[in-house]
Amino acid sequence: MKLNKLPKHSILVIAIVTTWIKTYITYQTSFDMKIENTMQQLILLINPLAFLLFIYGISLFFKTAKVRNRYMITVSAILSIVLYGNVAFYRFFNDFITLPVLFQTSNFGDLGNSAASSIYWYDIFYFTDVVLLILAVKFLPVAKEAAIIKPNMRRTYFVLSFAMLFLNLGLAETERPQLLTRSFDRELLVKNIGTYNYHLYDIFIQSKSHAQRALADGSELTDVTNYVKSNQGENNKKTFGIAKKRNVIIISLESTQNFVINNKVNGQEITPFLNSLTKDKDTFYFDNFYHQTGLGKTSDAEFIVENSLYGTGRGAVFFTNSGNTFNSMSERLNDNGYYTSVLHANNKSFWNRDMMYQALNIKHFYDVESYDVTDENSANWGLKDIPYMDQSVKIMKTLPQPFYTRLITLSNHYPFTSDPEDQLIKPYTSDDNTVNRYFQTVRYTDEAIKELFKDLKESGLYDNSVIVMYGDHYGISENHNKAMAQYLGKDSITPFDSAQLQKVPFFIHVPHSGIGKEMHEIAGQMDIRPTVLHLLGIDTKNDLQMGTDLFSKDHKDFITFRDGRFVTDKLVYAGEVCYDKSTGEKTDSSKCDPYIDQANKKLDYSDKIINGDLLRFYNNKTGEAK
Ligand code: GP9
Ligand code: MN
Repeated sequence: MKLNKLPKHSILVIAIVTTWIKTYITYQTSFDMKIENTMQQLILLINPLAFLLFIYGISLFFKTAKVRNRYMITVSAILSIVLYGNVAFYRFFNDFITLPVLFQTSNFGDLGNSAASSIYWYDIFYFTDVVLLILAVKFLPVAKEAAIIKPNMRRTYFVLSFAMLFLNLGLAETERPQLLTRSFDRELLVKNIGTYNYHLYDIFIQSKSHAQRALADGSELTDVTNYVKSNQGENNKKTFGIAKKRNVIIISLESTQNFVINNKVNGQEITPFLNSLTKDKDTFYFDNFYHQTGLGKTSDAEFIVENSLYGTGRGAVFFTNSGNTFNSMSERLNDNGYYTSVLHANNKSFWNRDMMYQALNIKHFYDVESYDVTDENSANWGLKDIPYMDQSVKIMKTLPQPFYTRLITLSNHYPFTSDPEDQLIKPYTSDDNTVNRYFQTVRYTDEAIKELFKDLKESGLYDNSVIVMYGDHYGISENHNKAMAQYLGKDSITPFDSAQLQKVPFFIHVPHSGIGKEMHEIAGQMDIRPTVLHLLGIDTKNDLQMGTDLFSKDHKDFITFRDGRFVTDKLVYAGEVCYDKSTGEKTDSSKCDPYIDQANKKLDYSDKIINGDLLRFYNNKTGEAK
């Protein structure tokens, strides 16, 4: 066929086909989508089509070739930016962008190393279709002709594009029932309805949650309050109040997973100091403790510690709901004569902390401005953990007592780079440098914790304090399963293993108490708030929280992840499969069924509180609606 004889809608066809092919190649190369059968493969192939037919099809309404061409190039450019944005985001977060994350542009500026290491020259590939379309418009004679179409033909075209959408949704529904009602699993959504439709869906859900707040009223509280009350346990008389009026120092251990504890690399201990605490008589160490964060990562963990509620399923609650009313741990402590603060050597706007801390009633945020940060004392994300601890203790000495402060470490952050003099052990040896380096930065943070204890003792603050430490979230994502399998001596990492890898260390160190021991209950970050407040002798029976005191005899061995996975003493539910916890083998799914309901209920109630901003109607002094 000669170039000047091309059919009149060739530009439309070129636009659709090139974007389609590029999107499909991107799915296959840039996202880790688990495709299990031919049907899933087919859905993945067709899922961009309905949207592309529709969006490019709008050009059929334009009368002149010039306007039509401009429209198509603009659409192609916007779609490429959206897709590429997802690719860059996925490299870092192993997840797809949601609308609230787009408002976190200030974060992206700060991502420094991580963002830079997520962009490559060959990323130009993601714009191939735009380039081809521009070339087609410039050089093909057909691009100069207006492609007039009869209204009934146009109607047929759009009917076809909708038919395509329904075919896609139909196939997706047979493959994954209730897909669109289960909003927390973004990978499934993208896999089944495609990135572009996923974003439309996301916009819809976000607007819905805005509407939810607007529509919510106090009446929804009754349900939530009843649920929370029925799940509360008796306080433990032995531990309640043992740390009354002591300072509380809570340390968020960046990306620290529990598998490093009491473990070795190249024959060397990874966390010698933390290991010594696991056997210490003043320390409770929980070895079945899981993080419960979502996309908000460190900030989600902070949110959970403060509120014992889940972050939102999409985006970071620090962004989406910083306008809400909360009954935070800080607020309770302010009311009990504590001075509340956070010490973290990063920009105050990162994760929207400056805004959210106000909503959480934290009295002072000592951000990067309060620290002396130089080229020599920083690496990776900023101030190194050892100088950070030294400087933090100096600040703590100036705080009115009793104080409650949260320290957030940084050195063990992806991409886990460090200076040679801070590498206290050799890297691991595998094909995966991220994993190899991880052990070294964990080792360094362990040294920083040792330093903190030493500094606290020297400052005199130690004796009258409680030191609580938790891993904030995973550090090694599923993108590194191969090296992790190698390290753990397994053939592969199953969904069961992945769930078990979400264990993070949790320590409560009560100097001179002599009652510490290893604790094995199934626990999670939700439990930190009630557990700590009760140790301080502050009751929480009127608080709308999802966790329970880990020392209560009524604490249940059952925790739910943000994405609906759960763990009990006998079962692990992950990847929609029920596993026997002791063997890691698949087991009868009916065993998990009752817990699936309970897990969803927990997430639902927590989401209700956040989305409806229900705490604005609640008086936690009386336990009644306002
Ligand atoms: C940034 C630090 C890291 O201040 O808390 O956040 P993360 O990327 O781990 O959520
Ligand atoms: Mn973190």
